[in-house]
This record gives sequence, C-alpha cells and structure tokens, in this order.
Amino acid sequence: MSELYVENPLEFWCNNYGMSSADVVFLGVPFDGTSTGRVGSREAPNEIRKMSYNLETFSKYNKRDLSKLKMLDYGNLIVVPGDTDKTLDRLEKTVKELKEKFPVVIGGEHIITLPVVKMMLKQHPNLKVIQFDAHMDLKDEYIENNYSHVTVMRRISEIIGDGRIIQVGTRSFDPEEKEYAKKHTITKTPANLLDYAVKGPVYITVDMDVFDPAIAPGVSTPAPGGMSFTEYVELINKLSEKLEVVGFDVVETCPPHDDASMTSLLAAEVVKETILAFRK
Ligand SMILES: [Mn+2]
Repeated sequence: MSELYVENPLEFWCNNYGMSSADVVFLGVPFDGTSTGRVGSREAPNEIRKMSYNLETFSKYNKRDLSKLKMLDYGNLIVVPGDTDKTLDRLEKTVKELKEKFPVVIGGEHIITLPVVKMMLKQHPNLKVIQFDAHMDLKDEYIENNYSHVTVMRRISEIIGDGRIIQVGTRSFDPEEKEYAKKHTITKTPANLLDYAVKGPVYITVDMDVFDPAIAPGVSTPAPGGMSFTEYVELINKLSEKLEVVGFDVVETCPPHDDASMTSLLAAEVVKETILAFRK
C-alpha cells in the first residue's frame, strides 16, 4: 500500500524497521499514577512523538544522522489505570521482549524506571545507573507509598547494590536522602564525572527536571538552577567515548503544564542526541 499518501503521525520519527531487524526500540509508558506534583506525564509519549517531527535527523554535535540507525516505535504500554504494581509488572514483561535491542523508554513518571532496570539487571548483572535528575528520588516512602516517583532510586539502589548509581544535576533533596546516598556510596554530581571509571554496562535515566525550568517548564516537579541542553549534550558526547550504554529512559515531561510544548520538544531532542551519542 506504499502508493497511498498516508502516515501514522504518532510514531516517533525514523520509525523505519520491523521488530526483527530493529536495533533501537522506542516504548512509550503513559503512566503518572504516583505523581505528587503536577499530573499529566501520561500524555508525554504521544506529545514527544508529535514534537519529534520538528527535528532534523542530523546532529551538529555528533555529526551523525539518526535516520541511518535501525529504529522501531513499539507503541505505548497499555497501563492498568490506578494500579502501579500491575502496570510495572506489564512493563517489566514488555521490556523482556526487547531483549537484544537498545530500549528507549519514554515516560510517564519516574517510577517506570524501576521495572526497566530490573529487567536490564537480569541481562547485565554488573549494571550501573547514571541518573540525570533535579531530585535524588531516594526517599523510602512518601505518604505511605514505597513505589513512587520520589522513591524510585531508593528501590533501584536496593536491587543493584552500593556504589552503582551516579547522580547528575541533583539539587533538591532532604537530609535523610543525602545520608542514604552517602551510606550507599551513591555519587552525586561529580564535577569530574569523566574521570570516573564507569566500566561495564550502564543504563541512563533522564528526568526532564534536570534541565532548568527556563527551558523545561513542563515537568511534574520543576526545580530552578538546572542544566542547559548544551551542557547535557556535550557531557553525554564526552561520556560516550568511555561508556557502554545499554539503554535509557526519558521521564517526567508533563504536557498539560508545558508552554508551547517546549519541554516535549526538548525531550525529543534529548532522545535523539542520547541515541546518537551511545548507539554507533
Ligand atoms: Mn526523578
């Protein structure tokens, strides 16, 4: 039917391969059931897809072209409304199906990182996690909830062990979280990140609130004083010379609070540059 002039506008751009031959696979997770700030990140996967059509596939930073990679948009996870456990279980099973692929998971809120890391850890027992985030997300519980976007890195820390998380851009946390980070050798915002010997497989989670609200206002919990886009891209391109990245996610974009979709646009750029940096 290729002679028909039709397209599905809600596929991430560069969606050009079938599952068997695709290398990079997008998965949207429209879940915001535990959001404590502004809700609406469930709308992000489709909004980011929409904004992706504004981008050039070529990167001036990386000097490579996204359209040369084998990519597939796998669609959105069907979440179980109001049920975090069942949703996370579905996500874990779905990520399992993507074995051998390079997953790019688009939230949704930050708790969705947990089942993805769980699954990746089964494939890569030495997995480390680099977290770009304004918040540490290391609280043990929040309003009687242990599985929430503010506890996600605590749960991940418990399953992957000490010294395996590096946090970049964190600037909003309480003393208890800081104490936990110290005790479990979670490294915070190392200025000398490039000197860290991060050997072995790495998973990256990008909470969009790591960026300054001036360029990313549409997130659930904005925090002033964040990174610029250029700082992020330059950092990941330097890291790409050293790191073996096995997948990443981009979470917490909140379209109902996003002026002119600028945060979704930024998220689409972050997806593009992060793929190009780590998938040769
Ligand atoms: Mn977060």
